[in-house]
Amino acid sequence: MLKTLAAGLMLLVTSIPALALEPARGPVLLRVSGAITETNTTAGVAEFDRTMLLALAQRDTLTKTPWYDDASTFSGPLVRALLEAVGAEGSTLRVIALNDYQAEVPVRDVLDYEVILAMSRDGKTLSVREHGPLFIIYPFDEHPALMNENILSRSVWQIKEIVVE
Ligand SMILES: Nc1nc2c(c(=O)[nH]1)N[C@H]1C(S)=C(S)[C@@H](COP(=O)(O)O)O[C@H]1N2
Ligand SMILES: [Mo]
Repeated sequence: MLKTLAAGLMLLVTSIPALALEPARGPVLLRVSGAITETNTTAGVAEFDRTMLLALAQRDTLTKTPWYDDASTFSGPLVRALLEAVGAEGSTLRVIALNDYQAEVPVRDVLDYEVILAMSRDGKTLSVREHGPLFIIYPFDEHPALMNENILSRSVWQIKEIVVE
């Protein structure tokens, strides 16, 4: 029990023994590479299709954002759960968008806050046109101090890849 707790606290300092990752069967929405212990390709990358992303621990976040007029409910996996699934060992996430925009998200952020990789808004799947397929959403309304330029620059939309560094 104590051991489990200690292991939890050591998250990302040492690797978390994650369940083996099955290969993606559907279209790959996200590639995770870099300092990870769990992969499902020969290239040392963890690829995720929609079903695999939905199998991770999910959260809803009701919040206003600079991108939509009204508060919206965003849903998707906790970034924390994704990092556990790949056995992430780094301290920074390089988050890369379809247009190659990149931002560095400190792993600390996703441990401190319930940051999600939003796949839908108000129950509707995010298309690429609507910032999808994956959009980093911080719980702004729960923690108003997060609404600042630093955090906004980490709010990457149209995410295709995360490199753990
Ligand atoms: N994919 C992608 N995500 C991105 C950006 C971008 O250019 N491309 N810009 C970031 C920055 S620097 C900020 S401040 C906010 C800005 O959102 P806005 O351009 O809609 O105001 O989104 C962030 N997410
Ligand atoms: Mo920005």
